[in-house]
Amino acid sequence: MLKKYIWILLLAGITVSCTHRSNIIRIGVAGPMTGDQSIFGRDERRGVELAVDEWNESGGVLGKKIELIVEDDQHDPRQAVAVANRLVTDGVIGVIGHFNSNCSIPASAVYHRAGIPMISHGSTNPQLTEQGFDNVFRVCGRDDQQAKIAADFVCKTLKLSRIAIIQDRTTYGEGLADEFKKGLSNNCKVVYYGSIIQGDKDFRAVLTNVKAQNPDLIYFGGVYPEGGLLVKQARQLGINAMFMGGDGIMGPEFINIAGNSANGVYSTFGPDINKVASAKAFIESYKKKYGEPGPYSIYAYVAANILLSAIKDSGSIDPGVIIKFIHSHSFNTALGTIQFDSKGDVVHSPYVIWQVQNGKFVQL
Ligand code: ABU
Repeated sequence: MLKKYIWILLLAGITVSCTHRSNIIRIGVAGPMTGDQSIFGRDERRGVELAVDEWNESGGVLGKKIELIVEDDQHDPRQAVAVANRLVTDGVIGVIGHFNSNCSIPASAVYHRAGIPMISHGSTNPQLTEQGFDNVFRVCGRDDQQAKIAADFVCKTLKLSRIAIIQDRTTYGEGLADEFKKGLSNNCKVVYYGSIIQGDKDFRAVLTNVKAQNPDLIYFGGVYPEGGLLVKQARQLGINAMFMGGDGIMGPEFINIAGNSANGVYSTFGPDINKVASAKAFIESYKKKYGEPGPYSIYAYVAANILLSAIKDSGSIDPGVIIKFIHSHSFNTALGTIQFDSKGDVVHSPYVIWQVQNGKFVQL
């Protein structure tokens, strides 16, 4: 009798569990949720959460609730691979992220083997979409594109001639710095090229060497924790050269770290979303829930919406079908219409120049 009772309980449990699973789809979001780049991770998580909440509030997708699994790669490539394997084991049918190129690239191989789509919102190193993986997409632009815009601005608009380049020895930082160097025209001479180590706090030795070359501009390939300290310490050493970085220095945290030294700093990024009509509803909802969006919040939101729209409009939860659907359709998003080329890059990536003025990044 007891045996029969146990069997009935077991079968009931299996039935409930199966029903539960068939009523839910899982998607993952992965990025630097902790550590010194956690502001980027927080913005990413919030953007994706907002999209998922909106979909769930209007009934989910294909009649199923969306469950979001958040993973922290700590901007460490080994963690990124571990996290990717965990997401695959958890049965996600798509992933938003990762943020750092040195994480997205190794993680993409895991998702590729599993046949799962990944849409990065902020990994800009060209290599990510040059691997021939059909499952890899990004809604941001690429470093060869933003570096060319930066180099033309420095050489042709500002007409500067003595350029110092510092990079942080990461896939992103080194790649961006090298693309910038490649894009410089003949009137721009590289008088210094050097590197720092991510996580270091004292850059005075490198900056002393930079100062000896009397550059007109220092270009930095790297992210805000080091970028903010570099410009602050440069000013403390009496270096008055202009300072420029890429999308990795965007956001208020760079300004918090650099203080007044941030004023005048240039960077490259997408257009100001406050001037983009299609972004209005996103900005309102995001502000209501979390406050001011970070630079990459909307990119994460858009990436999640593309994934969920592809599931809905393809009518399938088969990741292979979803990948094909994303490749063959364009999407109306908060950033405007997005369409991917055969590599998984956006067809249009409109980088513009930004500058810190009165303690705020403004689009020039
Ligand atoms: N694109 C900004 C920093 C993230 C990365 O590509 O590594």
